[in-house]
Amino acid sequence: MRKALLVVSKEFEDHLSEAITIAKSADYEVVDVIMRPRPGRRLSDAACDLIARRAKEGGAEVIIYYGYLEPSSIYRLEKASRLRVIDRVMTILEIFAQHAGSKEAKLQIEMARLKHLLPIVREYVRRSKMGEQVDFLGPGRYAFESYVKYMTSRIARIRRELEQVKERVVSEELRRKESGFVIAAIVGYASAGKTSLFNMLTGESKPVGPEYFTTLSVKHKSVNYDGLQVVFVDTVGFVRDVPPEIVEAFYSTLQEAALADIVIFVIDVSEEVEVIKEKLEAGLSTLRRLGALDKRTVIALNKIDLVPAGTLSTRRAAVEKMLRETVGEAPVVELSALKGWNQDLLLKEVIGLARMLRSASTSLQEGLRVETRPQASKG
Ligand SMILES: Nc1nc2c(ncn2[C@@H]2O[C@H](COP(=O)(O)OP(=O)(O)O)[C@@H](O)[C@H]2O)c(=O)[nH]1
Ligand SMILES: [Mg+2]
Repeated sequence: MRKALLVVSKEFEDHLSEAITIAKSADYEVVDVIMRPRPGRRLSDAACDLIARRAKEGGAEVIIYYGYLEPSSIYRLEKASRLRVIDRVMTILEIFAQHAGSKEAKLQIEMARLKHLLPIVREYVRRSKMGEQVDFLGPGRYAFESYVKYMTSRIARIRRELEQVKERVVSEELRRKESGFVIAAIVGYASAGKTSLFNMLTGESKPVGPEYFTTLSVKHKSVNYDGLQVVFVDTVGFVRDVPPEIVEAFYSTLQEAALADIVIFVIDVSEEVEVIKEKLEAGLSTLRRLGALDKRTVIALNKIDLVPAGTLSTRRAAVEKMLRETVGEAPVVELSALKGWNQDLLLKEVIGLARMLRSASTSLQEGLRVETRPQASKG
């Protein structure tokens, strides 16, 4: 984990815990936090110096600016600190990149990154033309100039590639379905416990090879239950207020959930009821937009080890009420991924659904085979 100084902009002052969660999910250890006293996208020279000093004192390797900054402020802060500055968008994109399962998602993320970085790199070029030394982070003027050229042509190329890739996703999906796997995607908010649950469920399992997925990702693992192959997928967390310029990248990263047969929706029930409801609401609307709301869904109420005695039933009732109004009845399992509690109850639900789906799809495939036989014999 790289050490980061977290600077939270005034606009996000109420989101400190979310900022820390996002930084952690992107694999940063937050060594110090600065709350910005004033709103706006600009940093004064004095502010840059202060942030740079705190970064140095804390031994930070990176500065995360949780908010928006003008390119010239990023430039000046990088110059003052001699450290890479990544803003909220870049941090979230790093999380997406860890989870991008498909070629499309990878391309969307790369394009969002390039578009976001372009004005910053242009700022380096502009400053160097004004005679400034711009090599404090390594590359000098000419490297930045050729980087701008590379970035613009790469963006154009990705646009073309994306058009073709969409078709491939569909055919790959069909092939995978024929392989007989049942896919269970683990979804939920950042820090709900998705990865913990994934690890718990797949402790003894094997990663799924590239012949079935476009990725070699460790986020897919297959478990065999009496001949029934279930592939668990650890997906990228839901994020509140996804910046518009990365919405496409977000949805294509989450596409795994849309392609899954079963959705395991993890909820951190140790949070306040209001927070639980707010996050559930946001999660459900994300699934709706993905077209994944009609999937077989199991709700995992996680972190029950942290829930004060006697309050679990109220929390559960609040969740169930919201579910009835949206996805309808869905099985709810109370568990602790950390302690391994109720793993068997969750598995029972997942395997039950998987068996049902397998037998349904086997009879469907047999039906199809009969229908296509005359065509196949034409050669
Ligand atoms: N007490 C407790 N902590 C948990 C539980 N499940 C996950 N955590 C913790 O919650 C944090 C986030 O978990 P993680 O699996 O990384 O969440 P993800 O962001 O959804 O993948 C970690 O510090 C976990 O150790 C649980 O059942 N009980
Ligand atoms: Mg995770």
